[in-house]
Amino acid sequence: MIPGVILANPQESLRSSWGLRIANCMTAPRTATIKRDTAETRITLTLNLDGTGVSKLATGVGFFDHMLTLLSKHSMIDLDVNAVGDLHVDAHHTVEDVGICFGKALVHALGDKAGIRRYGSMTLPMDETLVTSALDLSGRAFCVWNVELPTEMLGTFNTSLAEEFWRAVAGAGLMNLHLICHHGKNSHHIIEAIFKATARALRQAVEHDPRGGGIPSTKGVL
Ligand SMILES: [Mn+2]
Repeated sequence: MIPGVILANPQESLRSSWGLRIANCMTAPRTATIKRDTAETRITLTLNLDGTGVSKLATGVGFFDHMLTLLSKHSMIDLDVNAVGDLHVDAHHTVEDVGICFGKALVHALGDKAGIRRYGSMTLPMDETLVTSALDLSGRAFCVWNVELPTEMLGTFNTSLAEEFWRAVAGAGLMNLHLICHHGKNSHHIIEAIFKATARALRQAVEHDPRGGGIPSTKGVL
């Protein structure tokens, strides 16, 4: 267990029977708030899976706020992030720890995952760049990062932090996440396409499947 994590989902205690789980997943607010305080970062993150893509972001890292805005907009997940990190060192801890909080919030907001689509994928162009993001909210963590970034820095943002963020999301969010850059030359475009593609894939995966079917696994558990 990561120290300093407080998890809150007001609907959790209601998920006590099969019938309630399904009813709950379809009607209860799918929201979560994560508070995480360490010696390196202090983060409060709130999300709403059934939002409209509205975000309020203050991480102290301009490029990262830009990417989180896109993530919220294209996933339709409302996102409120307040992060105070050790930026005098660099942005590494802040970016990684927001990823951990986002992943954990996803897990808690999803609950038992009854009625969702579970899988999502998007191949997304951005100018000269083409990226695929494919994910499975499987309950198991795995991240494949098949992306080459030609530039080390974008302003003050070290581009390697994009991989750190998504590895943290996949790890804490218990998802299989495959990110592939087919081609692209501009590092800003490549990272932006990764955030947008994964946002679109997430939107699909967390959406309610109107055909129902309970928990989308033959094991009965995700
Ligand atoms: Mn941009």
